[in-house]
Amino acid sequence: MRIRGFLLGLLIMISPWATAAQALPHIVILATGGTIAGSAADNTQTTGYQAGAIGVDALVKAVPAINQVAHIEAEQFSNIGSENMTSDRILALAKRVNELLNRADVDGVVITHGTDTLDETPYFLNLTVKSHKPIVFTAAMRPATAISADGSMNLLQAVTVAADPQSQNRGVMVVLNDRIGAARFITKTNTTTLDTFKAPEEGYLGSIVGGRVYFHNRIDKIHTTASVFDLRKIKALPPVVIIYGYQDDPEYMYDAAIAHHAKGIVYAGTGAGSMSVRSQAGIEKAIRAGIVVVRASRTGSGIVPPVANESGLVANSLNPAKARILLMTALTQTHDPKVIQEYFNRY
Ligand code: DAS
Repeated sequence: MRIRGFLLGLLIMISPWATAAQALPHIVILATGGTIAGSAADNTQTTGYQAGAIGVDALVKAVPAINQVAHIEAEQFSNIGSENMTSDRILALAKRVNELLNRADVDGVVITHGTDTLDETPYFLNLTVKSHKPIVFTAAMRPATAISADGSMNLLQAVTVAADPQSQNRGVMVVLNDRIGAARFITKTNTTTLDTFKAPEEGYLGSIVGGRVYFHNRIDKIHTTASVFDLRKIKALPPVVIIYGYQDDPEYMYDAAIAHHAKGIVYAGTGAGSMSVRSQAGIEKAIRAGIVVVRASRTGSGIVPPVANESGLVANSLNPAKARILLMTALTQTHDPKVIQEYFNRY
């Protein structure tokens, strides 16, 4: 009996499949919820479904081809709509990803997530995860139960990117709809369409065609192993709020931020971060109260340039939601406006 077991083991070891299986990268899929795990009663429903209804094992089981691309280890981190992601949760997620990537047997991580705040969580990990290994987020615009659901192909493509040696040291990436976006630039540009994730000014890092990964870009921003931010020192992210600029915008929004002990304010300004007289007064009051204020733009793309004697720091090309992620992270490191401005220019 033992001889037979030994011979069988030997056969498996030398068979081409075993060699292939051993050669496959080991990718951990962390599921957090979202529409990719969504479920609806009717397969024609693409709105009004339950997000975060399906577990990670079912998501992986629905894509058998994934096992030709990588050896998969699956973990359910959470199962929520990403509108309910919080700074505590993204901090815990980043710490878990760091732990996983510190394992010698793990070659990369894929994270499934909701699309609604998919321009926030990936950017936080881009700032804080200390690894050259690929970290790839993916999501879906249609629930798993829908006709032509996009989640399974997005998951297969995300694992394909994470398993590809070209993906090393490119910063955190976001893969949907055949495209590879950079966490620093990608954002949701449409409420419902499959091609909603874009970086209007900077474009994509690459694409996946016929199961192959094609890169054509690298980002010129500091990320992952080159970042100064160290999660081991971060227990919680300081409260930072976003205040939107518009006609008649009231100064009392800043009073509320001060009264609720915000440590930072991101101003989602009109145009290139322009302030009304009311917002200017509110921002100056907040700065006097010790709050760090960063002016971003509500336009969706472009750079907010520094202008002499205009109040507050400037967000470079970060949209308000990403600017908030960077300001929260920066405030765990320093309150020095000059240093924080450098972070906005380079991360
Ligand atoms: N359910 C929303 C979310 O979790 C939308 C989605 O995932 O597409 O972000």
